[in-house]
Amino acid sequence: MKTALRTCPLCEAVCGLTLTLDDDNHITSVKGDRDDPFSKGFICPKGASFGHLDEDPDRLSAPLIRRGDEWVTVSWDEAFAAVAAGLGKVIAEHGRKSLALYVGNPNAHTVAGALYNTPLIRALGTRNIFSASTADQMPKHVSSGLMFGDPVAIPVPDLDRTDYLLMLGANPLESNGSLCTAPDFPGRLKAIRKRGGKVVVVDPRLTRTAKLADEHIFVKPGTDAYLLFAIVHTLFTEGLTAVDVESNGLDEVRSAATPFTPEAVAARTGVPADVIVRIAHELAAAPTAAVYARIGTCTAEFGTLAQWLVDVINVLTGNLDRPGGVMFANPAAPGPRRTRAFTTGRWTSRARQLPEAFGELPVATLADELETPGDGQVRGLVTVAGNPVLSAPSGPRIGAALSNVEFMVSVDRYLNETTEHANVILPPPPSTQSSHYDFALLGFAVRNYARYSPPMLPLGDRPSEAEILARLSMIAAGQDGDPMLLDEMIIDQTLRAAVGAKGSGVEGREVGDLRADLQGNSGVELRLDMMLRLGPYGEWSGGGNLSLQTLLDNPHGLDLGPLESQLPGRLLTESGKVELAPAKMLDDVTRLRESLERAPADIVLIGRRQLRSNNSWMHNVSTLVGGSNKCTLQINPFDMERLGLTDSATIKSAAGELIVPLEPTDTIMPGVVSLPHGWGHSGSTQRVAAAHAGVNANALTDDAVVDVPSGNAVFNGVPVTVSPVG
Ligand SMILES: Nc1nc2c(c(=O)[nH]1)N[C@H]1C(S)=C(S)[C@@H](COP(=O)(O)OP(=O)(O)OC[C@H]3O[C@@H](n4cnc5c(=O)[nH]c(N)nc54)[C@H](O)[C@@H]3O)O[C@H]1N2
Ligand SMILES: Nc1nc2c(c(=O)[nH]1)N[C@H]1C(S)=C(S)[C@@H](COP(=O)(O)OP(=O)(O)OC[C@H]3O[C@@H](n4cnc5c(=O)[nH]c(N)nc54)[C@H](O)[C@@H]3O)O[C@H]1N2
Ligand code: SF4
Ligand SMILES: [Mo]
Repeated sequence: MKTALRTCPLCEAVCGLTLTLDDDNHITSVKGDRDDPFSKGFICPKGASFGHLDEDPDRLSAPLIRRGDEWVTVSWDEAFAAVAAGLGKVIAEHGRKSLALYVGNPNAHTVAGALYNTPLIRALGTRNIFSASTADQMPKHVSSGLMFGDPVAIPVPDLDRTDYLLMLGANPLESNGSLCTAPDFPGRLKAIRKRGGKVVVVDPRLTRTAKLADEHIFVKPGTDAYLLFAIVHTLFTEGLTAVDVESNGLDEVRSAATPFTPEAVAARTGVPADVIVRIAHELAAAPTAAVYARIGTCTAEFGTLAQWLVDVINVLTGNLDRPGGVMFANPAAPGPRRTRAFTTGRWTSRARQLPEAFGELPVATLADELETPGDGQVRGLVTVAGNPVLSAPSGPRIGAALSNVEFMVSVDRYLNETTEHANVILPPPPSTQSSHYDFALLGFAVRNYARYSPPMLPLGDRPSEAEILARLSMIAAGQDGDPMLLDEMIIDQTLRAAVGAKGSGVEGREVGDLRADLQGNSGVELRLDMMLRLGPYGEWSGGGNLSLQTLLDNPHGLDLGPLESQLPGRLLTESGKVELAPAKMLDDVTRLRESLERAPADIVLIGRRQLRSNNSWMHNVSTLVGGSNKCTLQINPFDMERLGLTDSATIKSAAGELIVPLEPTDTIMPGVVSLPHGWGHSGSTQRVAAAHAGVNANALTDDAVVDVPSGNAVFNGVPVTVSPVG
């Protein structure tokens, strides 16, 4: 028996885990790590299944090549040779603009995704870059980019010190939090109430989070931007503003808010005008307050406007960048600082001319790019940790269109609804054999914190996921070779930039000397060591003594203290001030105003998350499926009755039609139905998942509809009809 410590890679809460292994290296128990200063022993059912996920017998352990209808297991050399030949042929015949990349959600949870996707994108040399971000948080990147100049400058609610939390479209009791890294989110919410604070939840469903809150407000799906604008309106008209950051655009925001009186939006949002006015007063009166909005408000028709208005309110109430309000984390290993001012639309997609945002095209136009013939049609596709057939809007259309692709390679743990279309599948090793550091998520943490997990078990003769992606990059660049060459090149470039930067802490030093100081057993460790040393607590920046060795010496993780004010230094706007009224936001207000006149649909569809689920890929572990974790359509009994429904129903949208089992519950508003995404595993070779198949919610979501400024997919507020089967 031995124990090992690891960060859980299964959601954004980054909990510390303590694993026990037997003599054959099987995981025999998983517990929360009580000595982790951030998660303090918290664990959820998914974390507890870490061992089952790693040891799932249906998980791929060797590369696969498709020959006709058959999958053949091959050596790593054969697999990489097939990729070189396949991509090479597409590039030779159709050019690099016919290549595309899709990177999925787990890239936010792997060191490989954090460190090697950028080189892969460069090496592919195409603008067809798609990711789960445009089915998720792209509206927040765009609003932060426009307001703060930096798309990753996303302020998080200071959960541990706030007196008042207004939370919209988030259900952290199931999701464990998102764009707000906070292990034991439930405990932190309870603590707000215990210290006399107030928690208000805005959601079309009475969720577990709403039940824990002081107040729950039902809101009609897709209408958060109206509600938030009416709060802004009230703050101005009742003299409740208290801006204390340097900003531009206050008058423009005031006049943009004019039409959105509480009375004008009450019917549309379903929130009475007096409630809106009261919430505005409470936000202004609270000693500190934070407005936090997540996926329910992002994947909506006015997703970016809603994200913008959230931070407008945080500024208007004096809560941006102050303890107890919303604050910016100061991560220990930040990425390179951006130098150019943020903008969107630097290029557009080929078929629908949708604007680029944050270097990506909307996944809502992936099917178009696969289907539409002509110069630049996607002929070669790389997917890394993604399952767009289940997760992207109009997913089944993507599945069908993948047959047009001449060569597809997928880096994935499983043969699934997307990777079954690949020519080659390259499986990463289990988490126990991988390094872990949360490069992305620690930038959104509610305390500054760092923890590194080295591989617990040796890799054997398979490559790490980092090496797989590095090798893919080199193949795409036409320079297949030792992946370490790529790391050395990146280290060299980074150190050169650092010694050349004025006041960098290593200004004028020799690159060779710095390189010689770096420690690590892999390219990942060397790069982590470099980033930590150059980072704000690092021994090279003069901010502290942090390095890889410090983290190895502190395997339970290091608390780096509560969040601290970061303005104006964190801003990358040209003015050096917070831009309260970016032109792209004011332009989109017209669309919002026009929509207020439109008659809403009788029934609209929204999604939901389930505690023991994770998007499309955790349905193959028997302890996680079944019970409450089922693919059902939640519907209010009032609607069941009115529509003459019994056990199941036909649900129809502009994009498709499904037959779904019904789950009557008065926790959902009348006129709203909810179907979780990520299901639809009928016929899967993942045996447990196939037995709990469910249906693909994204057969109903429509990729023709996007949030205009960000191109983000719209999953919430989808007009549908629900009728008896047959
Ligand atoms: N209708 C509807 N659709 C939605 C949403 C919604 O709310 N409603 N939510 C959206 C959101 S927020 C997101 S993030 C997307 C997610 O969309 P995707 O990222 O496309 O989907 P996932 O289901 O997360 O797929 C993850 C894939 O990665 C593989 N995988 C897991 N771990 C690893 C690993 O360590 N390495 C590698 N290489 N592969 C791994 C899994 O086998 C799986 O194939 O879905 C979106 N889709
Ligand atoms: N257990 C589990 N955890 C997860 C995931 C998972 O699949 N399962 N997925 C992970 C991922 S990829 C992400 S992005 C995060 C997301 O984390 P969260 O944002 O917390 O996601 P949800 O739990 O889906 O909560 C969204 C809530 O929005 C509500 N909602 C729907 N439409 C609207 C609307 O128009 N307005 C408002 N105000 N509310 C609305 C829904 O009813 C739901 O309760 O969770 C992550 N964690
Ligand atoms: S809350 Fe998230 S990070 Fe924590 S144990 Fe559960 S899945 Fe893992
Ligand atoms: Mo997500």
